[in-house]
Amino acid sequence: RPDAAGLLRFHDHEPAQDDFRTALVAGLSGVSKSIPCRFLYDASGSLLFDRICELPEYYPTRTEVGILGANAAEMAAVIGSCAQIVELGSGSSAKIGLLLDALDAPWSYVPIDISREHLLGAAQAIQQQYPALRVEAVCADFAQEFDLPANDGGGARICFYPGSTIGNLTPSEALAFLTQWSARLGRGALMIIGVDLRKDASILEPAYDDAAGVTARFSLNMLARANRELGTDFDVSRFRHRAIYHPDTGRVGIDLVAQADQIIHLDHHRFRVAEGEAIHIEDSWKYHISDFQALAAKAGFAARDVWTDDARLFSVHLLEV
Ligand code: AVJ
Repeated sequence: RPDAAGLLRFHDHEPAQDDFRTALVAGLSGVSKSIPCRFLYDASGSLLFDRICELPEYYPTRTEVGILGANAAEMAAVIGSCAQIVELGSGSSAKIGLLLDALDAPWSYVPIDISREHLLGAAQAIQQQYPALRVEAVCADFAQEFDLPANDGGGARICFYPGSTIGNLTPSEALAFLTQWSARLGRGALMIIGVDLRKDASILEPAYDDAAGVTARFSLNMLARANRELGTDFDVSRFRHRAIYHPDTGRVGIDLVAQADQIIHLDHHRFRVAEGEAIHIEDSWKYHISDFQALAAKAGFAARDVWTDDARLFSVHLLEV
C-alpha cells in the first residue's frame, strides 16, 4: 500500500448548486411561510454555527465529544482493524480524530461534504496528521446517489454521522434516509450516529435561544443572506427569532416572527408578511433511545450498542446493517 500514503484523493461529484431564489419564492408563496434550513449555512451562517457549538446553553456538541472520547476505545474494539470510515457532512472534520486515534490501523477515511473548499481544507489537514491513512475526499450531496470509494482494505465499512444532524429531518424523512444508507453501506457495515435526546423544555429552549443572542443572529442571517444575494428587502431588525419545544412530538420548532407588517420584494414578486406572522426556518427533532432504535430497525439496522452522558442529554448509537 505504499502508493496510498500521504496522497489525498479527491472525487468530485459536482453537487447541483441549490437554488436559494427558487426555494425562497416557493417558501414565501404558501399560506404558511417557510425557508429550508439548509440555507442557514452560507459563510457567515457557518461561522455563527461554530459559535453556537461553544455556547454554554448549547450542550449537544460538547456532550457528544465527551461521549465519543469516553467510549472511543470500546467503539474501536467493535470496529476492528483496517476499517474504512465514511463521514456524512464532514465539514471541518473536527470529531473524526477521536475515532481515528482509538482505531487499530484504520485503512481509509472518506469525508463527504457538499462544500468543496471546506472539504478539501479539512481533508488535507487530516491527511497531514495521518500520513498512513488513505484519505478519499468526496464532494457530493450525501442524500443523492453516487458511488462510494471501494472498501478494499480488508476491514469493515463504518459510516460516521455525528452532531444529531439527522434531527433536521422529520422522523419519516429520517426513516427514508437511514433505509437508503443501510442499503448503500451493505451487510455487515456499521453506523455510528449521534442523536439528541428528549428532555425538559427548560434545557431545550435556551439551547436554541441563547442569552447572548448568537442563535438569533444565526437564524436572522438567513434573511440578511437573501437581502445580500437576491436583493430582497427584508427589514431584518423587525423579525424576532423564536424557538419552541413541542414535548408531544419531540420537535424544537424555530421561526422568525415579524414584528410589523412588511412587503418583501423579490424580482417581480411581492410577499406580504403580517405583524405576528411566522416564517418557519428549522426543526430539530429529539428522540427517546428506544424510539430511535425502533426507527433504525425499520430502516434495516440492528442496534449493537448505545452510549450516553451521565445526564442522558445526548446519545451515540452503534448500528449494524
Ligand atoms: C446542526 C441540525 C444539529 O439542530 O441542534 C443549532 C442546528 N440550529 N442551533 C441542531 C442548530 C440552531 C443543529 N444541527
